[in-house]
Amino acid sequence: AARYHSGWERAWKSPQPKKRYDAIIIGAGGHGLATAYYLGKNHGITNVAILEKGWLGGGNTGRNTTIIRSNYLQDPSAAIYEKARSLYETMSQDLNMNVMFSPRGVIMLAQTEHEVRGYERTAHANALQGVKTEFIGPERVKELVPIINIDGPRYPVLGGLWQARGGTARHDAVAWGYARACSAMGMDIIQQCEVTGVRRDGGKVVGVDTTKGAIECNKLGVVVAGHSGVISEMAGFRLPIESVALQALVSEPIKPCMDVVVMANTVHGYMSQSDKGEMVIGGGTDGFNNYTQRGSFHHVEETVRALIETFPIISRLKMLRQWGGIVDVTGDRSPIISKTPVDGMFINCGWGTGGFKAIPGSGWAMAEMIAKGEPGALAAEFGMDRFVEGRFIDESVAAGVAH
Ligand code: FAD
Ligand code: PYC
Repeated sequence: AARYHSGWERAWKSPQPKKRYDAIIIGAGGHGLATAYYLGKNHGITNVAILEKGWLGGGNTGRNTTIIRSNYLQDPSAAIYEKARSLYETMSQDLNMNVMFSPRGVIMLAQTEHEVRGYERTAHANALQGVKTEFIGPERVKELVPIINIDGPRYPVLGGLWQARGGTARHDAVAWGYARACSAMGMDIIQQCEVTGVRRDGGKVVGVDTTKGAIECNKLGVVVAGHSGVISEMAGFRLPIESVALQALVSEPIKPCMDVVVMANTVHGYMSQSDKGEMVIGGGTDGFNNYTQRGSFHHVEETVRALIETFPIISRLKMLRQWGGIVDVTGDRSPIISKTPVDGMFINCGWGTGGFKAIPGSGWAMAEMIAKGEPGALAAEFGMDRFVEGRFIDESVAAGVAH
């Protein structure tokens, strides 16, 4: 009989670490892998190791609800999120991997007068930034989402911020696509390899200690999401970051009933339907800092209760699975893409609850900074010195997830 399930070529190699690399990236999540990919593709730097303490894509990359949009308010955010969204448009072709990018459209519901004003303002800002969004009325929302209850008992739907080219993608495939491309360029992805120390000579980084031994490098990129504070402590500096759990859940699969993504930020829940038919659901973060990849139980109840107001038909759905990830949250809800007090060490973190959508843009910007030693235009405003200077990039509304 034909052996269809054997003899497959490995998609990426699984090497032992070399003694030394030009650049080491810590964290084989989407952002770390994208950083390595663009180091090779855009800057010709391929003597690179990506060190991962677990398995690649096993952190927030494989735990998020895959919403992609670029409807942020501030100019630096619009630039990097729209760069990322546009790279998602061609990612399947660029990586020769079907990442199932599905620009089905994203609506952020306005359910208070305050939200109406806020989202109208965002739509105007987006028009100036070249990001295509529009504020739509409740009838158009109902047309796009027939299962929605626009007369909600507490908060009727007053309209929504609609981004027609927002959507979703398959998160694992994004990580796998970048991993395969990095490996093909000769980079080493080393899984089950936890970084336990940052080696410095004077003020300069010279390598890392890991569970597979010491590895030397000229440049170090730290891209570890919820564990950023742990690595920065190893290097002797503090980050303005808090790590909290964010969770999600999926229902049993049902027939197609909703072909756009809906975020209801006032009642606090969001939902999309996966290609398998499951309703993919999430809400807010835990109210306390922690490192458990699980999340508190009451969030499940609160999130589902909120969504039932907006989508009464889900009241009899059975929920199948629940999980959580540790997200890295900054005070202004914008990321940090920055040089650090250690020469040659760069950090990319603070994407919080919203970094899946940013993966390609973030990797592009981080790679440029590592290659050139200075942030380029996309990263320039996201330095960590902004917290000392009070130069915040406030995106608390656009984050769309309470925290
Ligand atoms: P990760 O995938 O977490 O990668 C970091 C990696 O670093 C991990 O694999 C980790 O194991 C590794 N690491 C940590 N410490 C070490 C060490 N010492 N040594 C070696 N390796 C180490 N964003 C959106 O845009 N849209 C959404 O719909 C969305 N929904 C979300 C829903 C949930 C439930 C969660 C948890 C997050 C969601 N996000 C969403 C946010 C998004 O997932 C994150 O912002 C983004 O994935 C973080 O970047 P990353 O992918 O590189 O992180
Ligand atoms: O950033 O769009 C987002 C998001 C939705 C759910 C979690 N994050």
